[in-house]
Amino acid sequence: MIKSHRHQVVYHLYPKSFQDTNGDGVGDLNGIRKRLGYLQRLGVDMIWLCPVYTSPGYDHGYDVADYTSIDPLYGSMDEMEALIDEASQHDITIMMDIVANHTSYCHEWFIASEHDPDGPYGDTYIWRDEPTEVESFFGGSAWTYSSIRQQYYFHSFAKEQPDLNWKQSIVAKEFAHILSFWIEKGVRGFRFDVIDLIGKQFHPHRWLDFERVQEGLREMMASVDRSNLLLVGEAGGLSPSEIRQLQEEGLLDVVFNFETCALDEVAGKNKWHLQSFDPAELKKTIKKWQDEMEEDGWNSLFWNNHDQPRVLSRWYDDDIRAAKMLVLLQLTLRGTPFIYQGDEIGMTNGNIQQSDYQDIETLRYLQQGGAIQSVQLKGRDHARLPMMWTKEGGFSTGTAWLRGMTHVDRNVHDQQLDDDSLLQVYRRLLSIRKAEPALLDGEMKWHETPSTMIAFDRIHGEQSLRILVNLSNHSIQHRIKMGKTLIGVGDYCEEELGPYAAVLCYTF
Ligand code: TEU
Ligand code: CA
Repeated sequence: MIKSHRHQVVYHLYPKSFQDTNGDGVGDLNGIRKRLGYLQRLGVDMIWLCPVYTSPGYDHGYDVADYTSIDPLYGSMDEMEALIDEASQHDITIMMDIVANHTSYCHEWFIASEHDPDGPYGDTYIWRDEPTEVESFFGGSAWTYSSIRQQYYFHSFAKEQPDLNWKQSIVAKEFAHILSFWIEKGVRGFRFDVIDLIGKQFHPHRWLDFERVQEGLREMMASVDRSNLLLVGEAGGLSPSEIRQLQEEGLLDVVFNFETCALDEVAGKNKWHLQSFDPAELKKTIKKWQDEMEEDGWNSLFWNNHDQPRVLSRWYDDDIRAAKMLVLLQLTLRGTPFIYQGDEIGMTNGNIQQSDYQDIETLRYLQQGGAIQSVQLKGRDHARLPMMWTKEGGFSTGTAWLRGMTHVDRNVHDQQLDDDSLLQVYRRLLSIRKAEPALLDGEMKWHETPSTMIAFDRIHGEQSLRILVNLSNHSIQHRIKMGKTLIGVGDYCEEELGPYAAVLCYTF
């Protein structure tokens, strides 16, 4: 059964870069409150907030020191409550980011584990007398020696982010409390960070233990009323059938995998090894996941996130026509769409000076002699540049925490005044999507097309909509009949789609 709240459209918001209100150059909760009207007019239903909990900030909040408090950098708990409340007055709910695989090394559980191996938190992290050979995702060994406990602890990411030991049921119990805390505050969704990593084995390398992932989710959510929640898991390592199993059991509604994001990476190498993007491969990947999830599964639909620099720059040379095509495709496929802040105005990667990069992953890579060309395309800071509210920026009256220029004409103010802007295409598509059950629940029927063109129907009872998309910058001739157009972008006519043209029409 597909829960209807999977039909919601989620706006993925990176608080640090959205809107600053006190001039310290860092976005804050009051900034989000100020922009709720904008988000409501855009037509989104839910905001996914990247972590705003108390944190020393080595990984911009993905190193949490206290899951039930707000970092003063972003505001206070009173302001968080006000945000939840005011959002609901704008018909918007809030999704919190739950980092359950690891904590900050400053979290009290880790301090207890380090100082008191025999105490109740002694085994809540992963300790060994000898390290194995496994590498962390941010480079270097995944084991760090603690001179206090005189053992090594495991960290999938930075050494400041020790991994929790999900074999200890106290860990799931702690997270059950954390979920309840936020549900009571009115939160209506959770996004679980790298949730596939909570199940792992070391013999001698790390590998994914699916049963443990499933068990961990079950234990954490046993006492939680899930019926009104949208549950999203970041889980790049799970297979389609594992994802469907979790969905069937109601443990997760939507899962992120990163196959489309990796289309410009050399297979089997790390993310910095790039290859040129081929739109025909994009088509194959989209079709593969739509087919895999066709029967009893459900997809996540996204192009960018705070870890994935803008595909518009990586794949499409910043071309705004491609941005219009991409959103028409995203909002007509079957699944839950996630719009990453700035997508709606066509924000691109920026011009960041080498000395201005801030992200821990990028800094590590550069220290190890990494290629600056790869960083310009794939460095995570590019996805985290401040939101462009006006030509001048409009993000902060002070100096932004992260510096880098993006296209100045891609800003909210100008696009609100321009009927043909990308922002207006987003608004129109979002309102069409709400009004057309076929786009939400409709089955998919694919048409045979040239390799860089996608065409499918969404069929719901008597109603049927047709979508034609040109993923390339060449004109494409085709034979698929078009009905009355609901919305189209780029140049198209009966038998031809111009560069990056895309059409949503009724079928007759
Ligand atoms: O990301 C997990 C993850 O897969 C990333 O480390 C990814 O490999 C990398 O960003 C690609 O560049 C999540 C969060 O989204 C990310 O911001 C955190 O750094 C990470 O977990 C650790 O919490
Ligand atoms: Ca601020």
